[in-house]
Amino acid sequence: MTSSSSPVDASGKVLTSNPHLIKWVAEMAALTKPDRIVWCDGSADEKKKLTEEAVELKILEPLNQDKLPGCYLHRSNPNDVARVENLTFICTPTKDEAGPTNNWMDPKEAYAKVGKLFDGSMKGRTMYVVPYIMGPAGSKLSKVGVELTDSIYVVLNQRIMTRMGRVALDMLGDTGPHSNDFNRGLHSTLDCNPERRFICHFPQDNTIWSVGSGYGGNVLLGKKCLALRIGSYLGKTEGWLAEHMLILGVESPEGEMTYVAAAFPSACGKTNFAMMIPPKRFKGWKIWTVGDDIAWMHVGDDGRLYAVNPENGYFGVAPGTSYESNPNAMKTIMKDTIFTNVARTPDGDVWWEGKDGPVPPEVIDWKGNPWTSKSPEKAAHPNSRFTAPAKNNPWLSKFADDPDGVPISAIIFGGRRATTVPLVMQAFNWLNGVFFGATLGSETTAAATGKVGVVRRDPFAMLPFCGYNMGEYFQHWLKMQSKITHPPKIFLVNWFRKKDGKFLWPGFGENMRVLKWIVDRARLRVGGQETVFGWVPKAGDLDLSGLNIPHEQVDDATNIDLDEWQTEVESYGEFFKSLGAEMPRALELHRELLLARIEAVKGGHG
Ligand code: GTP
Ligand code: SPV
Ligand code: MN
Repeated sequence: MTSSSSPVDASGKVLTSNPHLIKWVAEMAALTKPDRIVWCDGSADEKKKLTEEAVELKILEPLNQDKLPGCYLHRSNPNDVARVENLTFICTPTKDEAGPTNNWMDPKEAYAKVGKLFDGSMKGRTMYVVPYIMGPAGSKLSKVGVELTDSIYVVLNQRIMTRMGRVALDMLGDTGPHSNDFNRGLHSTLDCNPERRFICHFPQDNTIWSVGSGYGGNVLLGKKCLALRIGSYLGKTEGWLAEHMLILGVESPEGEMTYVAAAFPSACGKTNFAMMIPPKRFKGWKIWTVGDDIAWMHVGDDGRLYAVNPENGYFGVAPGTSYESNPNAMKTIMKDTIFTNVARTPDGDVWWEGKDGPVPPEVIDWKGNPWTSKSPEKAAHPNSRFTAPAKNNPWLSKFADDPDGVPISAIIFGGRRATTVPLVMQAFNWLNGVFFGATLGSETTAAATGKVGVVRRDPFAMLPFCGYNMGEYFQHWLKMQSKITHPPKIFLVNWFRKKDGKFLWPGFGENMRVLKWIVDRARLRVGGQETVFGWVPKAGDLDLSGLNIPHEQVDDATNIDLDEWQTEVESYGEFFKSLGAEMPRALELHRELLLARIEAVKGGHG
């Protein structure tokens, strides 16, 4: 079982002699007491073996291999279908460091409390050692993590989502100044009981302990835990930005490339925007995906902001994904994909609400029960997902693996807002842009447990993912301005405005029309109309040709109602106050100035 000698792969070749890693694995094994330890090398053989084992253990169900080669279905415990924000903790030495938006636990207390749960948690199980890289292999911007897990599902998902196995051990190396520089992740599904579920982050120790869940962002520790919560903390300390943002490249018919990063909260359209196909009107325009969920952004030597996607795959929302809404995603998930909590058709295909074609009369639902089209329940869980390799994406950017990342010309913030927020608006300057991010609001979705459809403030789409004090995070953004001598322009969008319960804007591919204006603004090629809140497109500048919707509908989608905005901006006050002493004064002053300007425009004395 545990030994201090170097682990070897199936052929007897030494995988690593890194003493820090070997020692830590032995310590964690002494705590969790697995029957076996398996070091993952990331090989095709290993994948085959683990997949077969998962099928035997009914963790995975093979789908129709003619239609969906290499694809499998996983049904999670129905009590374990989304991130659990109430059970997610930032364990910093003081509560202030975690700030008022995070759950906090004292590190000593957390190690003791969660340590008790880990004690013997892997008895009778295998501990998989999963070394992985977040970011391109060999890039200065990348980080190595090692996840110890008792879940084959986690191993197989990590294999898709990250650069996993030998490549990570090689990057970490055995000796040298950085050989102890890896994130230590420990995960056990335990008995999958919400009473014994904790997702704990120790930023100062570069450590994550996750117990009692087997789902998504709770357990794929490279993603939200490392790349965002620990990542944002590292970003503050080291002078860069770890963000909940997609990254895409817009190519004009002349071949001009413009890169854009966009932060939308969970289940608010990042994957769709990152894979968008422009409508007919935009013949010759191409959208290339760099990433669909997370961006790590550093200032380059030329003073521009460069973004890498730390991930290597997509953990995307299934419901609503169709050849009509997102053909690229449909092509991406045709092979080598793990589906979680979708429905299964009688011929071994997958199905979810909003997929193309007629609703099948009978399927097996996400819980494994027979379902008919007359059933009032949903067949697929609203947060059902696909895990697919990035390389399956026909429009994957050739720079997705670039160790230096891509230069960002525009940053977009957007939320799910039925009212108030117009289709698109550009910030006057960096402070104004940070204000857009800081005040971002969105209706809650099924991506996290809890009530769905209530507007909450979700600053920078990072509310559940910021690993330190939110006020300090705003300060960090403000401070970054002095380093970025050629800053991207900042925008706010809203695809989700409604009238009479219906979306006003068609969205999806048609969002290209908004993106085109954003690119032209970023390149200083088009004018703008000044409003109190930012620049909006001048009449006629938003290309609407070939768009088959009434003009009044576009007017409603782009409208700015001063009364609504007054209520909106007033409501930020309470939120800003709740962030406490670290809240930058510049943002509160900007808020007050906005209120005064609204008053003035309305004819008051502001
Ligand atoms: P996470 O993976 O949770 O971070 O989500 P995401 O931001 O990548 O969201 P995704 O692109 O998966 O979209 C979530 C839901 O929003 C899906 O059901 C989409 O069909 C829907 N959606 C995406 N873009 C649009 C849009 O432009 N308009 C409308 N009305 N719905 C959209
Ligand atoms: C999100 O909720 O923003 C996701 C899914 O991308 S998860 O990996 O579960 O966090
Ligand atoms: Mn996300």
